[in-house]
Amino acid sequence: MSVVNNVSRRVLLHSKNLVLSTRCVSSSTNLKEVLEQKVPETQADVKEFRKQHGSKVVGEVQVDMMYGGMRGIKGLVTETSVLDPDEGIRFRGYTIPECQEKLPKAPGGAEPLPEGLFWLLVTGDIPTEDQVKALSNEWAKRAAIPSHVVQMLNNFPTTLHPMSQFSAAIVALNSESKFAEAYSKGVHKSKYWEFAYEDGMNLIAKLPTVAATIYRNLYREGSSVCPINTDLDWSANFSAMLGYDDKDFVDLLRLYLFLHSDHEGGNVSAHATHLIGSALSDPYLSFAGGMNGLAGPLHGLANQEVLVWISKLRETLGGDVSDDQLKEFIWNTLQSGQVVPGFGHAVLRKTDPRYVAQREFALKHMPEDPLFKLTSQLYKVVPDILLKQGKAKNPWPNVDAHSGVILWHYGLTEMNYYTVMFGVSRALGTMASLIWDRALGFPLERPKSMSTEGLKKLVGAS
Ligand code: AMX
Repeated sequence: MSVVNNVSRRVLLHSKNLVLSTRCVSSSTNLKEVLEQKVPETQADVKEFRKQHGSKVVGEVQVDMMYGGMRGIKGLVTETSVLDPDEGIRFRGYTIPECQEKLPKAPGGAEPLPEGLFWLLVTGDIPTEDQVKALSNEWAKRAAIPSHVVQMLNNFPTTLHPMSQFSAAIVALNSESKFAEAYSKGVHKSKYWEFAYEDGMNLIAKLPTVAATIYRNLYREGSSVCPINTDLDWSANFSAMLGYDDKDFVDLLRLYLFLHSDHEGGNVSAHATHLIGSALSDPYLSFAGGMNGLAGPLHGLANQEVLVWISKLRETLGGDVSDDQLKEFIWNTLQSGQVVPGFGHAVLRKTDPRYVAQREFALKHMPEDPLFKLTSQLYKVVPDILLKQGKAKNPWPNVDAHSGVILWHYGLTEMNYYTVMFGVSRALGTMASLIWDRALGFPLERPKSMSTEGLKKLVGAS
């Protein structure tokens, strides 16, 4: 009975918010104006580059690459970030520590605001504090979600995984798509990027509301999310809607949403979003596809899997674990044909700097936390075992080895939810890229595939 009441109360609240939000959306950020200058400059630059160098060869494709997940094939252009195997990610040329130093922070906060990172990803420039503040405000004003999405979320069974709920809600948000609307009215293709921008901004703004609604439905007995506060930044509003008010947690969320945003173009979630967008599916449909990829255990779901695995480890071995016990548990995992979640990477060949940044946060805020200590012990023990096993090309921890443990420390122990938080962040990179995909007029993506028979003939094997 009370759940029903909560549900209808929430629907009302959201319907009201939607009306409110459409009334007060004004361009308080000048991001679009900045882009209006950058787009023609970059278009001209790319046009000239292609005219001069369009036929140059940039790599070769070996048979093993085709069977091996296309590793190392240079086949995509992504402007927002580049991943070096040994150094890690650079966002528009800036490393994670450089971003942490240069990007604006919230008053009293120590971590960069994800809004600033989005500005950087879209424009290539470090924003001013005022530009970041205006973006926070703009996203707060665009944050309400339509009542049909709230109703749909409220009707899902609690057994439906949070990532499935998240993805379905994003698909349903395409009722709001400015891109789809403009396309159906026959807008000129030179204007596509402007509508991709509007959808990207709205999607990013709305995701915390969607994510928090899922969280409260599943883990807080369907209680309502609090209203958006236009004076707060994106992460602070997300934290408040989730129901967490610890200021260190809010700062953790800023760090988390900054770190998980972008990892160049070939990873499953970014690539899927880009691929679907190339069919001119609107940004909501494109991003939902990316989220379905993020929900895979070898990609974003690894953050859930790490905690599932650590929980099993603690159930089996108890609290205080020796290195030898740990080694045996890890070998058992490998011998039963499973991966050690949170370790390895398709591109990286060193410890992920996103892991390092989270480790530094943990050393500062929770050095005595037992799960953090276990994570540190795993960092010491797992790589040697993976090297001994001799299969993984990279034995070092990735971003997912650390994230859940910190969330757990602050009481967010619902591990099935962790990938949703990753997803909220991943919108920053994928939407920044999608704006440029449309601005640069990237066509329908359609690589050539071959049959084994055809390939054998091609290389003279039959
Ligand atoms: N544990 C056990 N085996 C591993 C391993 C790990 N952590 N990482 C790689 N391997 C194995 C692979 O399964 C593969 O085995 P196979 O030859 O029997 O198929 C072999 O080592 C070679 O793999 P690789 O070339 O080093 O890695 P990849 O590029 O094929 O895959 C990744 C990369 C991330 C899928 C893999 O390292 C893995 O499964 N890691 C665990 C899951 C994980 O943490 N995923 C999150 C990655 C980051 C992210 O996207 N969020």
